[in-house]
Amino acid sequence: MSRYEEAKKIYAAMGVDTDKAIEALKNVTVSVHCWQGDDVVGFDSGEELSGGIQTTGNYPGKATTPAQLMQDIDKAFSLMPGKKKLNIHACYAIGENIDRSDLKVEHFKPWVDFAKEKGVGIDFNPTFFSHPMVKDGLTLSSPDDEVRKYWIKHGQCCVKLSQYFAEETGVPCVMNIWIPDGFKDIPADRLAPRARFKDSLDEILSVPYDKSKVYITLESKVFGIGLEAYTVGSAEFALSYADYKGITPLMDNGHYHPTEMVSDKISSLLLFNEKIALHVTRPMRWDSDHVVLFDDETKEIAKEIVRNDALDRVFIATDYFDASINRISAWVTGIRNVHKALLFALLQPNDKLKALQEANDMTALMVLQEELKTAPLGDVWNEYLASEGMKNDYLEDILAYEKDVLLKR
Ligand code: RNT
Ligand code: ZN
Repeated sequence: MSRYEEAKKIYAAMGVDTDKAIEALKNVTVSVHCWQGDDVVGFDSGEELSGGIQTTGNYPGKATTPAQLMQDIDKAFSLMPGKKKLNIHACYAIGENIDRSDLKVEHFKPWVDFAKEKGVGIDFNPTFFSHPMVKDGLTLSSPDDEVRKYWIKHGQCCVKLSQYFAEETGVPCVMNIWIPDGFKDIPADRLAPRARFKDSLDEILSVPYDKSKVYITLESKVFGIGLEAYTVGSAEFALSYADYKGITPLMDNGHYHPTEMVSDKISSLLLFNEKIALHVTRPMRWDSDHVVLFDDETKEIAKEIVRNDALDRVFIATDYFDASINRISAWVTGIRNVHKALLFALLQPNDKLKALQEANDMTALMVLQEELKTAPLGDVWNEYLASEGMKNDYLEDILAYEKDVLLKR
């Protein structure tokens, strides 16, 4: 009997159908962030990364041109199982003298061609950072009309571009808004910047768009580097705004106090929103954007999505950037871990576990949950990879690519 058949029997004894789990996983789309490939630099401004986020490390071989980034994404995609979308930022516009307040479809045509060639949809993000029009660290909440207007126009262009991506690829586009605006130290007025942010968002969303093609999401954050005291786009702001405008809230699991867990927040948001969105990342003490691992919180997030039957209601995207290790490996490891966590979640006897809770049999619940941790997930994972034409070991392949391509740049 093969290891998979053996594993299948073990799971079946616990009431879990491994074939079904694999089939379900094959239908999950993960939106892959392009910015792991070039340390969130982009092509349009030549500015250093700003906005309270930071990449550290200088591992060789970073992509510095659109062609190189696409080549690396192509390589990374070839090692990632499952359905994918390509998640790009406005700063990845391609062309000369790009003005973020006047972005045009031609600046993104190469990305559309690339996505079509790969058979994937595109998700999009206006880029409200790393740019000279960010004044005093502020964008859509700036007291300076000129600054605010510039970024409103940027957001409006991005809404139109998002619809263009959806129409070109035939896949709805998720457009995520995140602004870095905030203060290092105690502000005197917390309300006015939030009121301006609200008005700016209202103006951006006044652009007509087809809600079946474009899903606008709003990402909150509790603090950033140099923005320790206050962020304009706090969790309460983002949730309230999403509710008020009927857009989709986005939770990044690096954007909360370290003892707050996104896994615990998912069910509440699912009760009050048709769709929700996630940036899956790995915080470490602060919003550190480390590569996603197969760790407890990633598993718990996956469990919340699966056992609440919400795989088709949650937009799952990754968001991390590590410049200290091979960037392709960082990409592939993180995305594979999202899938692995989802598989782990799909292999839980959820009805049984829920029934134990309802019966207040917390003793049996703990014992079974612990037993499940060491069930033969690895054998089912290998079967899933094989069904996607992949194997568990990807390092060798990546090191060959590093030698042949990355180190020659
Ligand atoms: C920043 C947010 C945001 C960015 C990307 C690049 O803290 O998480 O999502 O990481 O847009
Ligand atoms: Zn994020």
